[in-house]
Amino acid sequence: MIDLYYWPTPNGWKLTIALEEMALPYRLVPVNIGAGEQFKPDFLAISPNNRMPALVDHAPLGGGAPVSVFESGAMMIYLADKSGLFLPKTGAERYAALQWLMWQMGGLGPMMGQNGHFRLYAPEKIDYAIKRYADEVDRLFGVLNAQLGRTGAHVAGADYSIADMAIFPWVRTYKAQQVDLDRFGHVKRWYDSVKARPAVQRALDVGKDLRASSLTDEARRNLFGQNAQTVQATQNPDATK
Ligand SMILES: N[C@@H](CCC(=O)N[C@@H](CS)C(=O)NCC(=O)O)C(=O)O
Repeated sequence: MIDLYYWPTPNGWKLTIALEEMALPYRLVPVNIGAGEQFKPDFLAISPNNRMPALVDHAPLGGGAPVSVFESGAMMIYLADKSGLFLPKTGAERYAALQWLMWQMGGLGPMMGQNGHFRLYAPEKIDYAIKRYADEVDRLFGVLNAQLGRTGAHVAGADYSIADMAIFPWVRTYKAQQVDLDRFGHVKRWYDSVKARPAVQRALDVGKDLRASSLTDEARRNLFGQNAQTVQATQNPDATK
């Protein structure tokens, strides 16, 4: 059985999508990031970056001790390797999927995260920051649209892969992020086809009642303004340096 440490956010949905698509049995362990549960010692022991998602597989392939993995991209590779699905084992198709997974992890996710932060959550509206991230998100949607125009089907080629599963939940936030999807016809077609998949529908429903509709003051305090001192205080409170 796999324990999925989860909260219903784009990075969390990647993993419910992968688990539902792969039909791997899992147990949900909610991590209420607004209430600060990402700083609890038990969670930090498996996810020292104090971010969810993370997983613990109590029955890893080949047996042995439970395996824990944090970082959603690494988790998706782990699950693809375990199930033998949605990531070819070798060859050009494997690296096509991995490069688009890394594109999501290093580009689309962080840039949309910052775009969302400066548009929706920042206490002051800083025009330069909003434009900087809005332009980058626009550029990345342009890159994705061009790629889907070339493949005609899925992000990494003809086959649906973990790259599609990683990119979809961030594209799903397009309205709040003020992205006009009609400008990106290939993305729109691909988005509608991924959204219609039964496993994706089930995945998006997982824990959907957990999340509050707006950010409370407590959640703002827990989520924003973290720095190295936060890490020191939560992970190594007795150290002098
Ligand atoms: N690169 C990480 C990012 C994970 C991440 O940013 N998770 C957010 C929610 S989407 C989180 O746990 N936030 C808690 C916090 O900011 O303290 C991944 O892909 O797993």
